[in-house]
Amino acid sequence: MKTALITGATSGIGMATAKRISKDFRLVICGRRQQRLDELKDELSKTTEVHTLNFDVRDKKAVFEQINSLSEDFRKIDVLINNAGNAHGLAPFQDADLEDLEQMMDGNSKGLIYVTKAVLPLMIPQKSGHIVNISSTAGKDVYPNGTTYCASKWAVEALSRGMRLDLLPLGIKVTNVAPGMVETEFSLVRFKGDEQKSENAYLGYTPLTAEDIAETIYFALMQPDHVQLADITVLPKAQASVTSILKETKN
Ligand code: NDP
Ligand code: 8X3
Repeated sequence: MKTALITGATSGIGMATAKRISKDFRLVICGRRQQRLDELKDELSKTTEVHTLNFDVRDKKAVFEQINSLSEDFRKIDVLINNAGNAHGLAPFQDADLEDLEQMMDGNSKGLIYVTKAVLPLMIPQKSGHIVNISSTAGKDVYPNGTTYCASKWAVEALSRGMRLDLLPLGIKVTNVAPGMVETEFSLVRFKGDEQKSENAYLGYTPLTAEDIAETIYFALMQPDHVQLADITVLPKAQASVTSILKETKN
């Protein structure tokens, strides 16, 4: 059975993906919240072999130590799903908290680089593999108050395109998935635990679910070896672009 490593598996898209692909892959699930990793491992161990890794993707040393600590059973990584990430704050660039901006660049962009550099030596010997990078519609456009989150996802877009070029001779496929609005803990993190603001982000329309994106990722992974889905944008029916969402108005 092939092995998939998923970052950000403690919540939202990463957790839904771990569940969706568990019948087909041995799993390495990663995140910072150990209790959630343990609970997910308990659940999915009924279906497949599961190993947990606890690290902050911003911590270069921890990323390499944890991934290099994988036992022989889990060291042959066939699929890497670079999903860990969040937005922190929603404010004009000039007013935004510098630590929030650093969290986004360090986590969403540099963290993806660290994890991929740590995993590639475990993938390259097979002369095959598949990397799925979770970008965003924020990586295709920009919107007011989201400048640095957008920049962190534009970096993911460039990394996906560049990796696809560089990894071509190594038989490793790269799929970039750019979701629109997905109802997860994303907005709760962005708004620092403010439940009202978080709920407002998804009011008046039907957003995507984490399971919708997990299904897309599963579809990309299940293609025949010669098929590489390069770039997939998934929007709710009510969304036309990153800034254009049709919301029902209250009478
Ligand atoms: P959630 O907040 O539900 O999940 C985020 C996951 O990322 C958690 O498992 C969290 O785990 C992990 N994570 C965040 N920061 C770090 C870090 N520094 N180190 C390690 N793990 C980290 O949000 P989503 O599921 O929505 O987000 C998943 C991805 O999808 C993100 O990259 C996000 O940018 C992207 N996305 C989301 C959209 C949305 O509307 N929800 C739309 C487009 C893209 P833990 O806290 O345990 O470490
Ligand atoms: C998350 C979607 O529109 O909040 O990537 O940036 S958005």
